[in-house]
Amino acid sequence: HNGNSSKIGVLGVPFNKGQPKLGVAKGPKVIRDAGLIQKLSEIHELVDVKDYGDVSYNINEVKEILNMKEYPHFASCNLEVSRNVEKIVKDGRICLTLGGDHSIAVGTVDGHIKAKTENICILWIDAHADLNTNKTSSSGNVHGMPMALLARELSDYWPYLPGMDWQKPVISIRNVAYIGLRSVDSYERLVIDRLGITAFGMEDVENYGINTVVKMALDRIDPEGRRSIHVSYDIDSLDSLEAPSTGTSVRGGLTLREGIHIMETIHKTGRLGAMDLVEVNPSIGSEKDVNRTVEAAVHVILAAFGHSRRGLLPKTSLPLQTF
Ligand code: B3U
Ligand code: MN
Ligand code: MN
Repeated sequence: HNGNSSKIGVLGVPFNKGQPKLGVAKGPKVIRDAGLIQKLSEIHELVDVKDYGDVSYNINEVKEILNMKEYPHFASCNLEVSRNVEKIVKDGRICLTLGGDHSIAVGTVDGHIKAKTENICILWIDAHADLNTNKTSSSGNVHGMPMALLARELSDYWPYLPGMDWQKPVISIRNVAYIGLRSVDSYERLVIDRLGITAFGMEDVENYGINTVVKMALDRIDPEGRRSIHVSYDIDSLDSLEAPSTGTSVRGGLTLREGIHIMETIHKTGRLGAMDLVEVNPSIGSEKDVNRTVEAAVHVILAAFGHSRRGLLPKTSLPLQTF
């Protein structure tokens, strides 16, 4: 392990205003209540995990933006998210952010960028492309827009956004890859094609297998193997049977095995810099559905930080006569 790969900082963002379903604000709580911090610390003896608690924010009274619902909350919360993530990464930890809806990724990616001297790249694991602007979105939900706010190539398509001056769209879309897409709006599809965005949909997972897809994605966004990797993991990338408790579930998604495999591969690079786990909503579905979804989220997270399905060797060898 390299020094950093074992130092983790966990941040909760109980934010639900990027979409209409309130329960997603309880994501950080249900994931922590499943024993996440303890389980992370048990991955191996070198893991050092610190829980930074939940982000809170004061609302800045900025003006509303057309077709961006709850824009002032979105702008105010993400500023705090960015500040917190920047601090955690500067503390020398991989920042694990628990959402909340996916609109918080504007702040997590921004904080990650500001904390690093090297370039970063983004792996966006999602059923959706989250690439709408306020002009193309048919819902006005900001959780469908974060990738369009982050990409330099799309900055001209936005109006001036008051209260977002801290956020510079400095990441090139060439350093972004999608895995898991299966619900892409027509304007999002147009942008993906026009800009040549690296996008692996479910049909690519079928054609190549998940191992090859992750390798191809990393080869495109980090060809020299030198960048800090940001994984923004929307739980709705997983199939509805694996993660039913999420706001916009789409059938025909990744199996939990494929979802875990992605993060095992990322862990092995030794370059994970930050990870978001978003869109777990414990108010959707039965108790069994919620447990299943939270369990899936925990498995994916543990894989990201080095949990091995092969098992760990014992710390001390037992005398042979024990057997
Ligand atoms: N693309 C649609 C739907 C959507 C995006 N992200 C989620 N759903 N989770 C939209 O509203 O922009
Ligand atoms: Mn998403
Ligand atoms: Mn999604």
